[in-house]
Amino acid sequence: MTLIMGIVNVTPDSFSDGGLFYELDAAVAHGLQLAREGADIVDVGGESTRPGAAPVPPEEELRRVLPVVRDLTSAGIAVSIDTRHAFVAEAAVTAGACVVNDVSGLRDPAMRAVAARHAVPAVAMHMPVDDPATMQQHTDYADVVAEVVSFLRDHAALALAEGVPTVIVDPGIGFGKTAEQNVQLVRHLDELVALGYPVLVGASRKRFIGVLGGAERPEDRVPGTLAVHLAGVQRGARIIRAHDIAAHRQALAMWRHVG
Ligand code: HH2
Repeated sequence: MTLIMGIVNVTPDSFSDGGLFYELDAAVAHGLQLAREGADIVDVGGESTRPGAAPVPPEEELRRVLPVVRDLTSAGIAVSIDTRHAFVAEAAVTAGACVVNDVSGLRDPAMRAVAARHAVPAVAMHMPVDDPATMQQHTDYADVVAEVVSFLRDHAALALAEGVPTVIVDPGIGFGKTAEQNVQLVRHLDELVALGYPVLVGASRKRFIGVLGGAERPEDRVPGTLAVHLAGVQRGARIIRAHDIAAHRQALAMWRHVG
């Protein structure tokens, strides 16, 4: 079965939904709506990691996400915390989040320690440097698929050895990658699946879909997103991270019939 992770960005500047869910009430209402539409887990983040985004101090990130995590978990929703900061992950998990989602690949020993101490699963996502501001200057891979697989193999093994109960790996679509490199990662997702960890894919509304699919505005990239995500599912992805949950539910239901 494929799980769907819905996205709530409590930020003023996310590339697709920046500013829409920045206020507590709007963020919580959106999380509840995603769950109603069929999200299995809701991913709450307080820092945009779009290419070139300015970093957010962890205290400000925590101020944004913590009340949202509290309200959604009290409503019985499974919440993951999307953060690069162990301090934010610690507080969110203490408030009820049940998964840590780290776009910096569990590089920080303190992040691995949080997931291990609280015995929660952790997502290790690949990015070439832990810096969204400059990551698009680091796309000079000799072999992008081999490098991403090797990075995730090493970081997942380290996390498991340090007591993280479950590691989910993610190729990091759009994080320090060209459009063609994103395509290669999806085409060769089976090489990541072969590591034996659950694989998460997050291509939702991302720029390469605009470039290759001819859709300028992020909200016009839903059909292209579905195509990429179904290709990922076909090659073994277990979790899909998405903005548009009803569309994904329908696409996955039909995929089960005909795929
Ligand atoms: N992508 C984004 C953020 N977090 N986490 C995982 N595991 N995988 C991803 O591909 C991923 C992620 C970026 O998308 P979004 O949250 O929509 O935008 P922004 O970073 O501008 O808030």
